[in-house]
Amino acid sequence: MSQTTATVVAQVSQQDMFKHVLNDPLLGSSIYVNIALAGLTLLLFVYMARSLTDPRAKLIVVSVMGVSAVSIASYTGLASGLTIGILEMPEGHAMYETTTELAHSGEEVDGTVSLWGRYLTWAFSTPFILLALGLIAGSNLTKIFTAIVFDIGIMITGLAAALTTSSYPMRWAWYGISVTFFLVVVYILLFEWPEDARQAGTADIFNTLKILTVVLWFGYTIWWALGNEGLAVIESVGLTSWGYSAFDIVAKYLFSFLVVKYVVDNVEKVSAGSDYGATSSAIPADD
Ligand code: RET
Repeated sequence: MSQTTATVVAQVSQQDMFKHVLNDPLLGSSIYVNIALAGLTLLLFVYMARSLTDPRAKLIVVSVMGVSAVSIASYTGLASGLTIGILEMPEGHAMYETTTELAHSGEEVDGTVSLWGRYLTWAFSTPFILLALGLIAGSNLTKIFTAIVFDIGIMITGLAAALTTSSYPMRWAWYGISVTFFLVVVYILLFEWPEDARQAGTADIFNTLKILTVVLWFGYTIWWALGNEGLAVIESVGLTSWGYSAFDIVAKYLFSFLVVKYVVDNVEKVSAGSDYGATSSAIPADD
């Protein structure tokens, strides 16, 4: 075997990624700030909803609390180095043959940083957002299920787009599939649920939440295309990550705050009676 190459292709360990995040102020803050916010919002929502007794109102609140709970796990995954790694982009990608300097050691490694754990955990957090929206709109199980199924599809195919290193066009093919799924969710948000919400008497809050959601979710979609994993118009990993973190602050925490506040103040509008969700409405069997 001849030693023809001078570049050291170092294997990047989980510990390297953990230390890299910790030592890169921009990237690190985009992650650690969100762990703190997710924890604080969780406590705030427990406090705000402390006297709720109505089961359907509580279901909506628990649903948005699920978003913050998943968020803590999601960002902890990134901070710990578990769900973040260095990927070598295929030929044609703007980050092809790029190198990354590890913040703690100064060592150069081939590839760019991918925070792929985000896309994975969005598959668990965003269904809670849609469940809360669907329940507020008073929609039916079929539409809620459809929105959630396609939503999970967005995130898993988005994950595939981020992780594909075999071919540049294949990354965009995954992206295209993901956007197609996204349009199904947008359709439900813009054309199905507003009508349901009007009938349920929740059109005012629903429309606010709908606009917030549609605008921000398009923001995520466009940001991926512009960030270091897409066209790399924004090459900085820290900036790309902060973009998502900023969207998260509004799309998760502000969104959830508005939901909890509305539910606490308008229990009668979201209530379906104190037996909601109970199995006791079934006809009891004779002993
Ligand atoms: C990706 C890239 C592939 C194409 C599309 C995307 C959309 C992502 C969205 C994310 C929303 C995330 C939220 C997180 C809160 O926990 C995966 C970026 C369409 C819509 C709201």
